[in-house]
Amino acid sequence: MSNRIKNLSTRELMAQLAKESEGLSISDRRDFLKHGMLAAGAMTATTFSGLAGATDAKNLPPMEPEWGRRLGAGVIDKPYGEPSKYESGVVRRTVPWLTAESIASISMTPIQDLKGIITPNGLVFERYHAGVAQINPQEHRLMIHGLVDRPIIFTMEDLMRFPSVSEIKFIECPANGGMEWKGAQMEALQFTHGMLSCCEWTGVPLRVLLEEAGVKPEGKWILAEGADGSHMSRSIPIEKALDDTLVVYAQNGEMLRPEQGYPLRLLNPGWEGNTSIKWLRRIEVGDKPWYQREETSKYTDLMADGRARKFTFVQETNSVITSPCPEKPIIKSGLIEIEGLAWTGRGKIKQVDISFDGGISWVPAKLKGLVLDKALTRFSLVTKWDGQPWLLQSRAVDETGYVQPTLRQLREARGTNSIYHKNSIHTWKIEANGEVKNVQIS
Ligand SMILES: Nc1nc2c(c(=O)[nH]1)N[C@H]1C(S)=C(S)[C@@H](COP(=O)(O)O)O[C@H]1N2
Ligand SMILES: [Mo]
Repeated sequence: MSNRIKNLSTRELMAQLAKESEGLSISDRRDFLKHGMLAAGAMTATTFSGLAGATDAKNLPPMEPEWGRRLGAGVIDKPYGEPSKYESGVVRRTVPWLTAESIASISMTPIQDLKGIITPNGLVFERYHAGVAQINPQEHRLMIHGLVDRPIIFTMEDLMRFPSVSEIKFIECPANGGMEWKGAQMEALQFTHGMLSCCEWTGVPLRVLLEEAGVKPEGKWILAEGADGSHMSRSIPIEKALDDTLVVYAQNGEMLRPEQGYPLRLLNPGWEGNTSIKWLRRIEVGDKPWYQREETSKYTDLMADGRARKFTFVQETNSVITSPCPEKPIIKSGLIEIEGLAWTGRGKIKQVDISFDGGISWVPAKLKGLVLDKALTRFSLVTKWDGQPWLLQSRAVDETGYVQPTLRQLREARGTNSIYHKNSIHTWKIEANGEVKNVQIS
């Protein structure tokens, strides 16, 4: 076989490998691909593979590695598993100067290290206004009252008896990227875009619970309140509450983490993470918004003329290239896969384009894997890099036709006073040595 494929280009080679592997059983195919890829790797520098810098020759083929010569740990050595010790650098991080204290602070998800679209529970960014409440689920209650026919107090058992739904949705803090309204300053993707997660959430539609209580015709808004020390509370229009808002108790298959609001949180898909009240204890139905602290002095967007936008609920269409990025420089010339994430609070991502020249020209990327409503969507483009300096950008378009704005367009519309809702096209500068710098093009 290696003779036959010797003189083909990489693209022809990949096509031929795909064609020849059709109709083979899975184990045949694995052997086939292994041999095919090895042959290809040996021939040309335009493939992805290559021997990485090894550390200890005694563990390398054709030697039997050290771990293959002894027994490992037994089955319940760790009843609740954890990542390999070699992945200990994949952690949430915070920027110390952002906040005065860790109890009213924020940690960011290492999106540069993640695959697919799901954020593992231990890496979901955290935002608290008064630390993590530790709540015994048996002592937790959800009260629904106000403009309703039948005020109700639910136990966790009551809530978990309702038929459940599981949905994959992103949560983004509206302050994501907020440190960069006036200029680029964060030399890491984790800090420019890491207030972002995407999980499979399980719970009950809020609509179902509101129907149990019977919303009176005058009921136009709800107030959701947390049980933590901040009693964080937000006003939400009844249309959203009756549409896709969920009351959730599980994330990615297990009960919520304390950091995410155990045992109960609200989830407003596609809306400011701030409205997804954690440690949810109370929902009041009213006829107007409450104007709480987190919807007046905070989580409003100060414009250039001194006025503030309020109730800017939707997380607008956004995207960023996650590989390469400052934490993941290009390490080798030749073929590379450019990958990134796109998301929109307005529905599904329709298209993502990539620019190598700072937005002068664009080529379409491929959306890969699941493309879901109000979920992270992964995109990819395979290309070649031979040391050219790129100004690499991604631009997302959602199913409503909304196009992610340039930084200039966003600043023209909103000024630079705000902290929130910075969804402009992001630029990475790729240097000749493959390093990636965070820059802004005005
Ligand atoms: N009760 C309560 N709910 C809360 C908060 C809080 O401090 N207290 N923080 C909010 C903010 S600002 C955001 S961005 C999201 C973050 O959710 P996460 O910590 O699960 O990532 O929770 C929201 N819900
Ligand atoms: Mo937030």
